[in-house]
Amino acid sequence: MNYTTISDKITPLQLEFAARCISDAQSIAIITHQNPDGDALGSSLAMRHFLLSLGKTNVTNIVPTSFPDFLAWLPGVDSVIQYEQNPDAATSALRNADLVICTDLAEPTRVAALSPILTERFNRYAASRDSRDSVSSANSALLILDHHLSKVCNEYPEQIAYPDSASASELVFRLAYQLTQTQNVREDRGFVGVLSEDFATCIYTGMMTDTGNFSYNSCHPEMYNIVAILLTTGINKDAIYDRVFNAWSAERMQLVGYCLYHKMKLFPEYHTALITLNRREMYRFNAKSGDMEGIVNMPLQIKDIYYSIFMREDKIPPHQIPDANGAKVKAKISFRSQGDRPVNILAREVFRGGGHMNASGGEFFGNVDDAAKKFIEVMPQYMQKQ
Ligand SMILES: [Mn+2]
Repeated sequence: MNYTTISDKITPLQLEFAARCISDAQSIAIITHQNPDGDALGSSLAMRHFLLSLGKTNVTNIVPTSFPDFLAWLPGVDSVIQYEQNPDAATSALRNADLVICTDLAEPTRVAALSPILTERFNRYAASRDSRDSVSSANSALLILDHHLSKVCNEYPEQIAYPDSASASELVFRLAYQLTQTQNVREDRGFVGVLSEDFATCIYTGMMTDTGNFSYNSCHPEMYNIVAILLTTGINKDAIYDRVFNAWSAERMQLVGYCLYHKMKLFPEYHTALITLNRREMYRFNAKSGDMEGIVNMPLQIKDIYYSIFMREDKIPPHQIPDANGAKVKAKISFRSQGDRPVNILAREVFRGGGHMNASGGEFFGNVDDAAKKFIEVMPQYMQKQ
């Protein structure tokens, strides 16, 4: 069987740039966004496996903050340096690597306490790019693979940024695949790298988690060609599903039950559901940040509910204290909608956030009850009655 019909999404310019960066680099640091999810960790570890298969030996994976337990089995995960546990090693790897690769990440400010160092790295790279001589000179090369909506979007060859891709893992796959399949790149660079089972496991995990097990953002036929190629490496996709999705703690299950039974308010006229969770409630269920993941999507399973809003209380991080007008806590807010009903406008105009039409985020300085009041006040302006 031949499944290898994959279009050349990564442009020749991007491909040549990536090939050159990787060839030239002795040491490579791979970093992904804070609170890494399946795609963040999957894409960055897949990149690791690919680079190792090319014969690169000095490859460091860095995460700014901890990742959820249900990802702790991913191949290569033991090599990951978490900044909070090992700030010196993370900082020095990021500072000193010849090449920094950002996966599922294009904004240098989305890496928590590492933001100043990554920002400096981005600036140093931009300066070397503008001076136009050696882009891949030591300690300044940069490569970005991301699919978030951001200012970064293929303007420069180091930016492999495609918001129409369902996952960063898909982009890492495409890069690895094109690098190893494109005749002249293979010959010029000797990129015979292997798409190993470990690589495929990480890619599949990222593709699966960022599409809710292929239930949204998942209508592109080529996605399934990629899955088919991954399966030929011997991965067991059903086992991956089981490890990622059937791994809840009892407390998490009870927290979800509590949210749906006690905390969900429905506004049928506006086809809207709202769930709030305060600090006391999160403490009661020993809730970790990953435990709240996905709760916002659940009310959309109710017939005739098209909008869902989930608010949870959080501390105000030090850098936001000047903006917070004396508030002690903030509400972190997720917005979801279905069909032609934007939530990003509401997120942007009222809740200091933004995002995609059907999936956005925002925040409110104050407790969740006040955030909910604010939302209910503006609901008639932003939610459609049909
Ligand atoms: Mn992602």
